[in-house]
Order: sequence, then structure tokens, then C-alpha cells
Amino acid sequence: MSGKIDWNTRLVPYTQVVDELKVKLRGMRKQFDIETKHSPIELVTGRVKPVQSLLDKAHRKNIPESDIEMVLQDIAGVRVVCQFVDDIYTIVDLVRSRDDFDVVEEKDYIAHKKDSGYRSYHIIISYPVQTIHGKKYVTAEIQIRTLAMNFWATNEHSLNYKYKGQIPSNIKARLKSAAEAAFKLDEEMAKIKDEVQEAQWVFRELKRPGQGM
Ligand code: 0O2
Repeated sequence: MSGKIDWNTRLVPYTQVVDELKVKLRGMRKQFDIETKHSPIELVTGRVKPVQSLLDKAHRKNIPESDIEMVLQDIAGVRVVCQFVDDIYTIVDLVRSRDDFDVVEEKDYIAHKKDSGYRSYHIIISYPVQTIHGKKYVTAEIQIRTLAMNFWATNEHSLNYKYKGQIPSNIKARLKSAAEAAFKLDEEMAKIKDEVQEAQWVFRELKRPGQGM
């Protein structure tokens, strides 16, 4: 249950941050599409954590409501999904090199996957956003992962929700082997990356206006 804080008002700058980050990351994707044969960005999504989910997470972690903004780093979250594992590190370097926000922390759940089997690269940033009350620094989380990692994480997330965090052990075991399979898929695709990219580029060129198809 919500306490004294008016979260609808408090979350407005977070919504703006998510919107701005989506524009910027999609802009990067567009630029790659025009200037290169292969964009390391497949898709970009984003969300502000719903209030109830925010309060539930704070409750689970014993965080007082007044400390939520200070402690929870993923109230504003954007996700960059890539085709190949290499692409993730291209995006990580690009994010690090930007001067419109600061990188606060990096969590490499690819080199160090979570016990659940979760893999992804997280970058926590401090983003200056202009509000009607002046500049506010908002913490946001950028999750960068492959399509295979995303498929696994989305399914595991749904199961976690369904079982309220208590996934039965037989399903947990299946999820672990699915995580291994997703890892293997990323490895195998990396081996034929050049072939795949060339084929996709030819296909894309064919679809350009005035090229038939
Ligand atoms: P939602 O619904 O995506 O917002 P914690 O959440 O306690 O594990 P922490 O310290 O808050 O971890 O930060 P971390 O590790 O960066 O994780 C934050 C987010 O990463 C999670 O947010 C998920 O989106 C994703 N994530 C982390 N671990 C897992 C996992 O094992 N499985 C899946 N599917 N996603 C994971 P929320 O708040 O859990 O959920």
C-alpha cells in the first residue's frame, strides 16, 4: 500500500527520463542503420516501474518508502536488445562514452550469470532531467542483452510472477537448462555472425524503395 508519498507526481521525471533515453537509443539505432551494414541494436524498450511493483520490491528488500528513490536503481528502466553478444559490448562502450549522463555502476551478469540463469549487462546511470522545478538527477538502469537472453528472461519473469517468486523446483531446473541452451545459441550464432549479417544486409538492400520486393 502507498504511504505518504504521492508517487504519481514523484514518478513524472522518471517517465521523462525513460522517454528521452528511448529517443536517444533509437536514434543510435537509426544512425547505425544508415551508416553501417549492421546495427548492434535490434530493439529498444523502456518502462517506469509501476507503483505497486515499486512498493512490493521495497517491502521485500526492507527499504522504507522514504528511501525508495535513493536505493532502488531501476525505477526508470530501458532495455536494449541485440542480435549478438559482441553487440552488447559495442553498446556498453557507446553508453560509457556519452557525456549527457554519468555511469554510476555496471553489473556484468554475462560474465557472472545469476543463480537463476539470468544473463544481461546492466548499466546504472545518473541522468540530468529538466523539470518545471529545475534540474533533477534521476537514476536509471539500462539493461543490454541478446534476443536469446531476452527470450529467457521474459519467460522466467512471467513464471516468477505466476509463482510469486517461488518457482517449483522442476520448472526451475528446466529454466536452468533453457538458460544453458540460450547461452549455446548465442555462442553458435556468434560463429556465423558475419554470414548472418551479410545475408541480412543483402535482404535489407532488396527491400529499399525502388528495389522491387
Ligand atoms: P522488473 O519487473 O523487470 O522491474 P534484484 O531485483 O533484487 O534481483 P537489484 O539489486 O534490484 O536486483 O538490481 P539488478 O540485479 O540490476 O536487477 C534489476 C532488474 O534486472 C530486475 O528488476 C529484472 O528486470 C532484471 N533481473 C535481475 N535478475 C533477474 C532474474 O533472475 N530473472 C529475470 N527475469 N530478470 C532479472 P525487477 O524489479 O526484478 O523486475
